Amino acid sequence: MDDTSNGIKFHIDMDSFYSSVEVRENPELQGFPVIVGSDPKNGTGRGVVSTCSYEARKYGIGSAMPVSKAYRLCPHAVFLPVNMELYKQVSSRVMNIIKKFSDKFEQVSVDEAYLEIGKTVGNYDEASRYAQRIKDEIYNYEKLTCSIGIAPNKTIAKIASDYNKPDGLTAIKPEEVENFLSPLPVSKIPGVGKKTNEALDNLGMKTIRDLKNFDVQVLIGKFGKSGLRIYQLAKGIDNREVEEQTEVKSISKEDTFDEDIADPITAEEIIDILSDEVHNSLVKKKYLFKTVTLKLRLDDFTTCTRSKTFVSYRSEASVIKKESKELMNQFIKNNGSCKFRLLGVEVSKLFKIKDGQTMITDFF
Ligand code: TTP
Ligand code: MG
Repeated sequence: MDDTSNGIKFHIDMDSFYSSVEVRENPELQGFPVIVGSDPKNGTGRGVVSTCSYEARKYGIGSAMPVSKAYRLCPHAVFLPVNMELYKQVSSRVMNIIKKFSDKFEQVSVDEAYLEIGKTVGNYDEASRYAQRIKDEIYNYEKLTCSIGIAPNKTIAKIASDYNKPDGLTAIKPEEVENFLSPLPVSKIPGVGKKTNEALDNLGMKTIRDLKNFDVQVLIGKFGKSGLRIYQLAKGIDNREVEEQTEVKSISKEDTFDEDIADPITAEEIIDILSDEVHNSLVKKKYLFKTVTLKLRLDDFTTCTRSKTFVSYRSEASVIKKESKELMNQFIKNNGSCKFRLLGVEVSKLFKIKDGQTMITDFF
């Protein structure tokens, strides 16, 4: 924390972002279950739900659910395709509003950001009034609601922004952290997904209180580094700063198939095409990469990623292709024959090449 910072961190997350933008554009949809995602094709569609309105959530529908299931749960919902261009434009306007209010601003996804406000707010009550002003400004300009969490660190601010959605504003003072976190389910800790949640449940941990009272050595033995990370988060410890990020973090391409791909040779051909697309974009944007990640979605909708990180920066399409294919073949070796619904290739840990520099690899 530097001298000007009061340590108070804000996390802002737009409410049901894609579907709220759609409802704003089409006010007659207000109050209806609206689902944004792939075409459900009367229940036979193969894609997933990107998000849905809070009215649709009452039917048990949520992000990443197969659209076929969403259709079964609520056939009369309004299903809309993803209009990413529109959401990006709205996101950029919303982020510009938020930036105006911030001393430190870190956008973490299309609809969420962390911020710090230095001297303007001296305590949590002032911070809450300031957050309300941000909410009002976003609503006045964009007619969209968001939820804001205010807390002594990023993780608690993020959990707090989710606490009272939609249109929420939750401030957690340092002395309230323990009581706030303790009764929450462990799944509220960012990074605790379905699998970790199940593993923790099997060890008898349901709440954050259970987790923080657990033997940290056993957690580390079971989950490695991330065991220590979730233990610290359960205790409310997170020393990460709000970091301004202007650079691209990753470049990726993915494809969902009309029919599952079971043949590894066909999968390799698709990976070649995706790798070339990623590489074209990499060259256009002038980046080198260190990490190649393969994303796989299986016929049962399990989604996995496998990564390889190099010690030096690389630039070649051939490297992206070779590594992605090796990651896939290793996955098949470990898991037996697989049917893929989706394959994706991503490069990350990027380095921006400045004008005048050439793409020399093995240089860094
Ligand atoms: P989220 O902020 O996770 O979700 P949300 O804004 O729709 O709803 P909430 O009120 O709970 O914040 O994600 C932001 C957008 O990112 C979301 O509108 C659609 C997109 N998205 C996907 O496309 N797939 C996903 O699995 C998730 C989680 C989000
Ligand atoms: Mg959101």
